[in-house]
Parts: sequence; structure tokens; C-alpha cells
Amino acid sequence: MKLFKTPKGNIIYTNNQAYKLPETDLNTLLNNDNLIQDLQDFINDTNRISLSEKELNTIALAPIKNQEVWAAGVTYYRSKTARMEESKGSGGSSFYDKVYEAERPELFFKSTAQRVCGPGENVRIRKDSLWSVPEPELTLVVSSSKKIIGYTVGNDMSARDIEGENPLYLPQAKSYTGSAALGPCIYITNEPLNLHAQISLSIFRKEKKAFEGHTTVAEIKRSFSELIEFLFSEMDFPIGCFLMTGTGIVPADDFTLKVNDRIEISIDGIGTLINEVGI
Ligand code: DO4
Ligand code: MG
Repeated sequence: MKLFKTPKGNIIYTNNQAYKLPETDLNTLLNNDNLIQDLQDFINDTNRISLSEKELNTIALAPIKNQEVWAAGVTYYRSKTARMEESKGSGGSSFYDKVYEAERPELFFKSTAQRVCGPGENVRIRKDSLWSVPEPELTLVVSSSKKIIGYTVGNDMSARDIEGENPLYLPQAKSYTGSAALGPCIYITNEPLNLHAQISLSIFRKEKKAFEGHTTVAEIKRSFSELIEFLFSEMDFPIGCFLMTGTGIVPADDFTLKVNDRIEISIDGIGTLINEVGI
């Protein structure tokens, strides 16, 4: 089932039907380890509303309330090679090679909830960056007890030139206004995610496709539980958190995003997150 946060309230979409949840708080919902079972109680004729998934996608807000957004890096081979290339001038490229092989993953703080862009909102390129890309990332919704409650689509916007100049600039390359987007919904399941689920990125410039790339969740080097264990090892998350799991798609080195580009990120079974690049 899918959970949409909308201006009409929190809405469940399952078996081609939408159901409005009465007065629910997203912080509580996303920290409920029995969420899928508890939501079944609301799937009845009284709560049914007439909205298609397409209509829900047009009104969806970022499916987050107060949780922090964290991110993992260099979890796909493609991310490792792209990073080694962008940082070769700074002498920092061996760090990416090492972290790809190391036991400890790269984890970094990405965004507060208040800074996250929802579907249809404008993401941004830093004004001091000449080389920026979106990073399409499967994003885990994790409860305070480390349970994966669901999955959403994430965009970890990144300034490749700033990170490439010096890996210590990572926080500036990764965290700025308009650098994180999530949505359109949270796919809630108790089943393990289909590893063959495809992740796709399309970038449109003046309605023409300027870039297209695909990968599958199976290409990830690390397990979700490994990432969660490291993230929670010395930090508690009383209302849970969102964890972007890294990118397996990086456009060629001569590609940079431009203002007005439209970014479409799709993950099979979850949905498509669409954002334009604003100023
Ligand atoms: O090492 C820098 C960040 C890596 C990242 O964001 C990714 O691999 O997705
Ligand atoms: Mg990333």
C-alpha cells in the first residue's frame, strides 16, 4: 500500500482505491512498527474517497514531518568511479575507493524535514557550483527501533565540483536550500523490497530528454540493515529517520544541470518524483 501526505490529510492508496485517514500524525505513523496491520482498520467504505493515483500524485506533499534525512554514499560501483574521477585533481580519489571496500559505510546528514522539497517543488543548484547533478536514491523510512517502515524516492542533489575540489567540502556540496527532494508517497510493506526494482533518472531540457539512466536496487554493494546498523550505532532517532541509500546513476562528466531542467526519478513499485530546477 502507498501512503500519501496531502493538503487533504494522510491518504492510503491500495488496490486502486484511496482512503483518507482520520486525524493522523505522520510522526506517529512512520514510527509505528505495526503500521501496515494498523492501517488495515482504516481501509473501509467510510474512509473511501474518490481520488486516483494520478490525482494523488498531483497533490502529494513531501511525505515527511519532523524526521531528519540522512544519506549513504559510494554504495554503488558507478558512484565510486564517478567520485574518483571528479576528485582526481585534489588527490582525494583514493578515499572513495577505500570507503567502497571498507566495513564502515559513508553516512552523512542531508537535510532537516523543513528543507525537503516535495513533488512539483523546485530543487536548486548552488549559485557557486558550475557542475551539479541530481542523485536518484531509494530512500528508507526507518522507525526508532530500526525497522524499515517503507520506501520512498529521493533526490540527493549534489555539487560535483565543490565535492571534487576537496572531500571536506562534502557538507556544502550536499546540504543547501533545495538540495533534497522526497516523494511522491511512501510504499509500505512488510516484504523485502524487490531487488530487481528499476531505478530510473530522466532529465528534460526544453521538453527534450537531455539524460536518461537506469540501475536496479540489486546493484547496491551494502545491505539496508548494514546501513541502518551503522547509522543507529551511536545515535538515537526518537521519531525515526529517512535514509537515502546512495546513487547508482551518475550522468557523464560533461553533463551539468541547468535552471528549468525537469528531473524525473522513478522506482518500480513506488512512483515517480518530479521536480524542476529553480533559481
Ligand atoms: O561521497 C560522496 C557522496 C556520495 C553519494 O552521495 C552517493 O554515492 O550517492
Ligand atoms: Mg547520493
